[in-house]
This record gives sequence, structure tokens and C-alpha cells, in this order.
Amino acid sequence: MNKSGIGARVRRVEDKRMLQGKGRFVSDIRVPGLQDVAFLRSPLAHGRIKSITRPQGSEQTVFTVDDMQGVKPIRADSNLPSYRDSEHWVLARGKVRFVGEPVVMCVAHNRAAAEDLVEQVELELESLAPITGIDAALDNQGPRVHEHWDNNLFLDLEVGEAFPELASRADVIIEREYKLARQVMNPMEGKGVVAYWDEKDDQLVVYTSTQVAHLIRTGLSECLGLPQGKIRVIAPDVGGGFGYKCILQPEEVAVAWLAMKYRKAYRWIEDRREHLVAGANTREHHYKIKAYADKRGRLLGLDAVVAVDIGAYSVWPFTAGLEAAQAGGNLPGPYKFDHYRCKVLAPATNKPPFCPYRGVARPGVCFAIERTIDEIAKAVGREAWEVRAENLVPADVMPFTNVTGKLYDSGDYPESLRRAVAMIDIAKVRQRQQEASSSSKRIGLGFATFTEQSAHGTKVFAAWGLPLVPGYETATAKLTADGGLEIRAGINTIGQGLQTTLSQVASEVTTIPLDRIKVVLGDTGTTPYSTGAYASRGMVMAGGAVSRACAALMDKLRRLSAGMMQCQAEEVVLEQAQAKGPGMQLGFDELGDAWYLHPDRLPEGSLIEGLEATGYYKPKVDTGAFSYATHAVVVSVDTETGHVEIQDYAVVEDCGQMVNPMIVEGQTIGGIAQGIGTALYEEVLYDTQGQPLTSTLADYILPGATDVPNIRIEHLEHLSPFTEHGIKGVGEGGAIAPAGAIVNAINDALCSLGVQINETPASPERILKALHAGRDQ
Ligand code: MCN
Ligand code: SMO
Repeated sequence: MNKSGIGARVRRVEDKRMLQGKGRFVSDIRVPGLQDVAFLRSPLAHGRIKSITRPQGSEQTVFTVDDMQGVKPIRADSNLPSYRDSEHWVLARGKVRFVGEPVVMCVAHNRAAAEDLVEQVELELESLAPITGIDAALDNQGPRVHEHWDNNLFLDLEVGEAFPELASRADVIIEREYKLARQVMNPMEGKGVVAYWDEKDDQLVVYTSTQVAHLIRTGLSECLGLPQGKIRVIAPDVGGGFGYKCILQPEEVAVAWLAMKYRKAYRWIEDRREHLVAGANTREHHYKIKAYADKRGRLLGLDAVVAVDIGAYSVWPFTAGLEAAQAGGNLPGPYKFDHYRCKVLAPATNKPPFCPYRGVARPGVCFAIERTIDEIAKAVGREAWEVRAENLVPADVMPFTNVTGKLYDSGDYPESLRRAVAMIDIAKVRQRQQEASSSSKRIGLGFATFTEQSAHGTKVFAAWGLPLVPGYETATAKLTADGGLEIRAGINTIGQGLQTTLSQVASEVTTIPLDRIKVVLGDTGTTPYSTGAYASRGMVMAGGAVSRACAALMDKLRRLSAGMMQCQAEEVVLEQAQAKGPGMQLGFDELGDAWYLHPDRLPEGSLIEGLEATGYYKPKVDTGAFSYATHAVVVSVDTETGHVEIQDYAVVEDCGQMVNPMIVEGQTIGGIAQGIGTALYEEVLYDTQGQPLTSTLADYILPGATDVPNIRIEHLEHLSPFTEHGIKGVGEGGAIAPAGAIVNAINDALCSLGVQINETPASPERILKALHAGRDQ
């Protein structure tokens, strides 16, 4: 192994600048004459706009949708059957549909002055009854979020077919409802945009905190009616994305429009309150599940309804359909069974638009199926992990196509469970549980196993009906005149360390040391086309593209050096950044020097080849590679205060070939921290009028450092047969299992008290309420 190549625990090249405060985020970008933007946002969840009165003389500083002639509303296309689009005007037009929706845009020399201007605008609204939840939206008796629709549904699908024969065959039938709370994503850096007109290149330049620079260029081009060649989108350092920065935001279009129209520089930096109130929301899943099993607890069939509260608009480009459709497609999880039916509903409500968040649908799916497995285990009187083991897809059938047609590429799911069981030492936990059985601090043990589809290819995006998402990745590799390597890829780093790991892949293939490799990412002006950094695709896809580009470059170096050493290309060995031929060797620096600076010395024809190569990549099959993991958790639950303490947390994960095990572990731990938020703390709440009740971090509780325990991780490394180097994704996995594993552990702790928790967050309040209800029974 190359000591800085694939598999090495090298330190992240990103960290030095971050730790020294030298990162360059959108709000660090300085452009002459920069003006700040603030938005007047809707104070009502649902209302008709009667009038907007601006202060006198503010024609060039205060803008409504009527000023933005020619700007098209955001429309997210999808070919999913039954899908309905929404018209999302960049500033509200006619109606407002959630508290925080931008209505008027104000510009001034700094943010405070822009906010003062907002205060001077008068907005008159006629209040309309809001739809504030899934049940009201599905009921279809009340108002409509989009009045010309005949109901409130973005999507209404059915996956699979009924299986009436199981009703008499099954030994056990479990019926449960589960709810995952609504959340906001809270990256450390909120959304931010700086836009200006570059007179020299005659183009609009947009710095934006995004995961998808190339897609944002497409979106801006569509909305603004500006050709793509006149737009350059740059993702500078991004302080966390988590899915929130995958979508085209109205504020992004509005600020870009200002720069296009007035040829000046403008900036909008989202503040935390804007993020909590008006930023895209996520999660809120409701499940109704009927599970059929035999007396050993083997699943025979699953009949489900899943509804996801989508809020007011369909986000571009991932649409209002993706999350719910993914929930329907992924609910069977890592299990092998034959019968499945799921009704999938995506209701519209008067809340901020829904955007997929780390794990995309699977944290909800995993919560629902893992709670169900535990309930089956209870019904058949076995340990929950034993029932899991009965049902997991066994290793000897891999690659395996599951009940919804997903092709699981590789791995040993039961082994991840067995190892997790060993790590947690069940006998000891059961003994401690027994000892604490009459105390006020009950002990519980919970598991969750999941699969994480990564590196979806072109056909998967097409099957989701997303016409604008190509699904492949591109990179270029160039040898510089002094023997260094320059990698360019359109994907970008959002905190997950791709700058480091792409260098490692390049180093592995080229043998050039890391400190001679420069990686340029996320800039439509200087990097090749990219689908973006999301869906745990970056390492497989961009890694594959970099690997291919580097291999093609090495081929050129082999031929060039063979010509210079007057031998056959097959005789050349490329190692340690040198070309070695029979009795002679040339350093890569000498090859670079010859090609760029002394072309007269080169053999005939060498110049045409050049020292640059492009790699295009998607996996061998478009369904990509499935990672998986088992999480095992021990908790104590205080029955007097409702407080949950995580006492032990063990993970056994498999992401195929790890490029950097240290980063893989960091990714897993970071995801788990967010998953602990889902399980125990985070919940966006609204009152009956759709007014947000969690508009500060005092009301919306994030897990703190002391809430995240020491996490023990073991790895399996089953290589994917479908990807370059056998790599599988890992970025989302950590966040998928915690809700399932932790809430299972809480239920294990409390079941002897007749208590069952099937909702997140399992907050002290919710636990105490359940305990009181349990005692009343
Ligand atoms: N990696 C590795 N070996 C592997 C797989 C991955 O070393 N076999 C490393 C790579 O550095 C890679 C990272 O782990 O960049 C995550 O891998 P991957 O699964 O390919 O995910 P992406 O690079 O596509 O990153 C996106 C993913 C997603 S979808 C969310 S959401 C998320 C996540 O990554 N957002 C993050 N992790 C995040 N981490 C941080 N700090 N900030 C975010 O916003
Ligand atoms: S939610 Mo991750 O950006 O796919």
C-alpha cells in the first residue's frame, strides 16, 4: 500500500485552514461595493396578499415579485406517477403559504440597514385557515395549500401488491403507528449567497454555500433566463450541508437576479433564526404498519402506509416526491421477505418546504422497521437480535435483489449483527438490567441494522423522475511542469473530507505523494461537470472519476517516457513518481519539464497527447453500492425525570474499501451525533395557526458534546463488485440507525412498566407522559 494512498489514515488537508480560522466561507468573500439583502417574511402560515406598501423613494432598494419581470418561478419536475408540481415564486405572489416565506427583498449598505428597511414596508394580508399537519392535509375537507388542486397531495402512490393469504397463515400479526418528528438541519454555517456581475468575463458570478454548484447553475439559468455560459457558480468552503444545501433556494435566485439586473454586488447570509423558522424542514414521517410473521419471528409480509409532511412547495431539483417515494422503496431495509405493499403519500401543508436530510428517508424507515422487528420479537418471546438474525439477507445470496427490486451488491449483514452483539456483551447488560429492575434507573438494550444505498447512477435518478440530475461524475488530472499533480472535479467538500480522500485516490494511482497533489473542487468556471456531493456518492463517484483520470494520465506518461527512453511502453514501470525503463529512469518532474518547457527534445507525436486526462465515472450497475451497519446501544432511563443516558454505543459498519478509515470513523460519529438529536431532542413545533414555536436554539434542542457518548466502531470491508476499488459510501449511515436503536433500547428499559414509545424525539416529557399513561392502565 502507498502510505498516503487508499486505506491510509492520513490527516485531513482541510483541517489546518479550518482550525486556524482561515477557511473561506461565503461570508468571507469580499467584493467591492457589496450590499446586503434582508427579506420581509410572511408573518402568517396562510394568507392572501392584499397590498404591499414600500417607503417613498425605495424603487431601487425594495423589491416585490412584480419587479422581477421575466424571472420564472422554481418548478421541480418529476416523472413519478401522480406527482404534482408547485409554482414556487422567488418572492411570494398572490398568497403566502408558510411563516417565513420571503415576500419583499430589501437592499442596503449593511444587514442592519437592510433590516431597518424591512421594518418600513407595510404588508397587508388576509388571513386564511392553515393546514398544519398530515391528518388535516389528508382529510381534504378543509382549505387547500394550492387552491387549484383537488386535494393536498404532491404524491399518492402504491408500491407492491396486497397479500390476503397471509392473514390466515401468519402466527403473529403486529400493527403499530410510528412518528418521526419534523426537524431542521442546522449546519454550523447557514445558507449564504454573494452574487456580482463580472464585467471582464461578462458573466454573473455566484458564490453560494452549496453541495451542487453545477446544478445550481442550471437552476439559475432556468429561472433567470440567462444562458449557462453567462453564469459561474462557485462553492467556497462549506460549513456543513447535510442535504439542506442541495436545493435551489428562492433567496439564492433573488440575490442573483439583483446582480444580473443592476450589475452590482449583493449578499444574503442566512441567520440562525431565519434557518430555524424559514429554512427547509425535514424528516416528519408517519407510518402505519401491519407486519406478518411466523412463530420464530420470521417476517412473511409487510403492509404499510407512509406519509411525509412536505410543507408548502416542491424543492428543486429533488422534488416533493423523493422522500416519500424513497421511504416506500426502502422500508424493507436489510431484510429478506416475500410480500410487501406500501401506500406512499406526500401531503402539502402550510410549513416550510421539505428537503431530504442526511440519510434521506432511511432514518424514518429504519425507525419504523426496527421498532417493528423488536415488537415481533416480543410477541414470539425471543431476543430482538435473534429475530433480526433470522430475517437479515444472508451473505451467501449476495448479490441479492430484495422485495422492492433493490440490488444489494455485497456484504455480510448477519456478521455485522453478530459482531455488534459481541461488542455490547449482552449477558452482562441483561444482568445489569435485572439488578436495576426495581430501581428508578432502568437499563435497556437496542439494536438497529440498515442498508445505505450509495452512488446511485443515471438510471436511478431517471427512475425517480429527476430529469436534471445526470448521476455520473467527472474529473481531470494534469501533470504540472515540475512533476506535481492537479486534480479538478466539479463535486465539492462540505466537511466530509473529499479534498483529502480524492488526493489519496490520486496518489494511489499515480504514486505521486500527497504534498505534490492539488485538488480544485466545486466551481463551474474551472472544474468539469458534476452531479454533486450528496446521497453518499462522493467517494465512489468522484473517487472513481479521479481514479480513471489518473489511470489515463499514467498511460500518457508511460507512452511519453517510453518515447524518451527509446523502449516499448510495456517495458516501463511507473512507481514512486518515476518512469523506469531498461537501464534508465526519468522522474515525473523530468517528464513535465520536457513536455511543457523543452518540447524540442520530445520524440515525434508526443506533443499531441498532452499531460492532461479526463475521467468519467458511474458504477457498473446504476443501483450503485449498498453499505450497511448494525448499531447497538445501552441506555439508562430515569423513570422519575424521563432523562435518557446513553451508556454504551457500538457500531459495526461496512463501506467496502475505506479510503481513509479515520474519516470513515469521523463520518460515522458525526452522523450518530445528528441521529441522537433525532432520537432524543430535536422537534420543530407549530401552534394551531401554523406559527413556529421553536424559533431559537433554546426551544429547538440540539445534542451537545456531553450528550454524545464515546462510540466504539469496528469495520467490515466487503468490497463492492460494482465500483472502482470496491468503495461504498458512508456519509449518511451514522445518522440512519440511532433513532431506531436508541428508541428500541428505551422500550427495552421500560417494557416491564407497560410503556411503549413509538415517536421521536423520546424526550423526557414524552417518556414521563408514557410512564404516567402506563401506570394509569
Ligand atoms: N470515505 C472514505 N472511504 C469510503 C467512503 C467514504 O474514506 N469507503 C470518506 C470520504 O472522505 C467521503 C466521506 O467519507 O467524502 C463521505 O463519504 P460519501 O459517503 O462518499 O459521501 P459524500 O462525499 O457524497 O458526502 C455527502 C454525505 C452526505 S449525503 C451528507 S448528508 C453528509 C455527509 O456526507 N453531509 C456532511 N457527511 C457530512 N460530513 C460533514 N462534515 N458535513 C456534512 O454536511
Ligand atoms: S442528505 Mo445528503 O446531502 O444526501
